Amino acid sequence: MAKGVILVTGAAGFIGSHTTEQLLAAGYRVVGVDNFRTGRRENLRHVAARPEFVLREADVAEPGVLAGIAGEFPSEAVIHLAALVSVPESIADPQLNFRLNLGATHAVAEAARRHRIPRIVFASSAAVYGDGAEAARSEPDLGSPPISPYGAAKLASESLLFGHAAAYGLAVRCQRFFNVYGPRQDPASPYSGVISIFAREYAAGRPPTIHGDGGQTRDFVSVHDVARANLLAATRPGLVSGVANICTGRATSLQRLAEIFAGHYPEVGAPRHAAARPGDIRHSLGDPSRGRDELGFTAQWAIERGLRELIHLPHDPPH
Ligand code: UD2
Repeated sequence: MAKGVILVTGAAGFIGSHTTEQLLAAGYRVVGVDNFRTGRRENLRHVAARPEFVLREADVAEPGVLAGIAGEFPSEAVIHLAALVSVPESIADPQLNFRLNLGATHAVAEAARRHRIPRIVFASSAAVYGDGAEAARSEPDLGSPPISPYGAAKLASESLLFGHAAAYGLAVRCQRFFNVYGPRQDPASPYSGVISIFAREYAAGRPPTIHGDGGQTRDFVSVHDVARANLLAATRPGLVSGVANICTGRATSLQRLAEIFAGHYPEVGAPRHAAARPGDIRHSLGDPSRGRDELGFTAQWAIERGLRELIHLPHDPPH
């Protein structure tokens, strides 16, 4: 007997498809919504035929669209992952960022209010933190304001959701994802996640390019851990509203990434170096303690294991 229904916006995306798989594996029914702007049908090929999975092709930023779907499928939670995912794109087109990142969140909040969905899980981001901190970021300490329209819309979305939580008695879990990587991440743009780009380059026998000296660090979190954090946030009994970093608490430098890849590809030459990217953040590290205390989430994929998986995948079609 299947458990209740969970709505997943952005179900055909990188994080959405992994989240959908974990929800189905845990016995939930999933109604996935995606407009395939950046999501891809191939991402859902493992689940498309399952009777517990329903896919709706729709734009959640369009007012009333998600509410219509929520009316059809009484749901116990909505996991809102649909978004404009690129920081440079948010800078190039702030109006689109406003519509897809803040407008869509409002539509999700309204769907939950109108159809009494008790819980919303929201894909927030480490981009809500401003620049400049060396120490691990903890949730109450935002530091300087966000430095992109993308980060600003994510932070504004958190506020908007907490307003609905307080006024209408919903539980809202804002998940601040750090640098997510893993299978199905699209390396197409130069601003795609660095691990997806390095994986593509090494697999093609080409040395990667490191921008700057390679001493910059990130908190890289596997998409498998992120999907599990979403499952926990949507289904753990008794959760109250809150915000938590979804991260490992471990810093990995670009130099170290290249070393791990090089261990798997000894025939590929040393990385090239190019100028540091303007506006690049030197260090980004999350404090994972709130996720552990509130959600019971601890990342299980160390970077070495995550890269090994990526490198040895037979799987996803080339893109
Ligand atoms: C991440 C997010 C971004 C935003 C930001 C907020 C991704 C893909 N990007 O940017 O959306 O949330 O965090 O802080 O998650 N690099 C290279 N060579 C390459 C590509 C990248 O050296 O071929 C460097 C890049 O200059 C940076 C590091 O790798 O120092 C990580 O780059 P990224 O784009 O994966 O992620 P980040 O943290 O800059």
